Amino acid sequence: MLTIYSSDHHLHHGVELKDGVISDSFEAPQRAETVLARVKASGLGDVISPRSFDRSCYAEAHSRRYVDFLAGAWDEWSATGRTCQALPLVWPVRSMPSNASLPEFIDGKLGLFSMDAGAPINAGTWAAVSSSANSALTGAEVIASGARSAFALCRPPGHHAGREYMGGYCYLNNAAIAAQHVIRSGAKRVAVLDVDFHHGNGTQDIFYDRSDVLFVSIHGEPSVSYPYFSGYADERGIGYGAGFNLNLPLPKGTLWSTYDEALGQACSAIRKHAPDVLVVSLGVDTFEHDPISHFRLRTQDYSRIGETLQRLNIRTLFVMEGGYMVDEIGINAVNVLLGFDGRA
Ligand code: OKP
Ligand code: ZN
Repeated sequence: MLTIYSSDHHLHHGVELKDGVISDSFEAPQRAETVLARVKASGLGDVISPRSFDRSCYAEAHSRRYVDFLAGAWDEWSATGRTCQALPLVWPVRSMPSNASLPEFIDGKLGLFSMDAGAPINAGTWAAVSSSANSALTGAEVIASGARSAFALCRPPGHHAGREYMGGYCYLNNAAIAAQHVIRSGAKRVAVLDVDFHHGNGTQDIFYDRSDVLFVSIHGEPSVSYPYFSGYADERGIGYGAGFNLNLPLPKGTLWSTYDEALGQACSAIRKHAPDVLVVSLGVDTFEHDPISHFRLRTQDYSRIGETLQRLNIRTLFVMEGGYMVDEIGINAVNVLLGFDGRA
């Protein structure tokens, strides 16, 4: 299986508000390096660089004004004289009268275009974020040209980013941008399966009213898990998209047997959709020792996930999402891929 990777991800290293203190983000550059090292050590296949894409490819999944905001946010922030990373600190909540209007000042724009204070912006963020999306787009092209599978080693991740917002370490929704690119290349139907511990609220948001893209997510119950305000089982899609969104929330402490059952349900829904291409949002923060999550999957379970997905017999693009036990995410992510390739 081909891996698409760009070292440009190093240009982004965010801060995080943890227990009242600004610290280094869990979403650190070392994550992608651990995965890359494991890809190479395991002999998964060649590693190539992404090609570059026009901003309009990102605007297939996001609004144009949001993409333009992201690309220019650091310049607008630093023009105010601030040298620290840009973070939003005010949000347009439900009952505010002008909760969709675009403020002129950068602090207001940060609030409009974010769901939380989990997506800081520094001087290199846009370069890293666009190269991450380019890896997913290049992976989509590899698949569209007939490959059985490919692995976009994206960093930063993308699945919390909605049509018009960032959050939870995510800026551009790499999986959604790839899925939309596959549709543009002629596919009739695509399925996105999100196995990250956290609900892929951004991907759900982007495809919620669409019947051509099925979104399925297995994640921690939103009543006790980030992002809290989306991911319930009764969110089934709207309009043409009714019935094309499937959330499978699972309780704290979920072990492989429960997870495997949900994965089976996910696969049934995907088979029924009969997509030309499957995009997998591959988070491995379902691991028993992940520092910010509470499922209990073990290293060998990841091989089983890959084997199960392979049996769907659909061309598959894997897109890297979360996983914060830095030492183990390489082994766990690559176990999924090796399992898929029948090499577990
Ligand atoms: C991104 B991805 C926990 C705060 C939650 C955001 C988590 C984002 C996860 N103390 N912070 O889905 O792996
Ligand atoms: Zn996650």
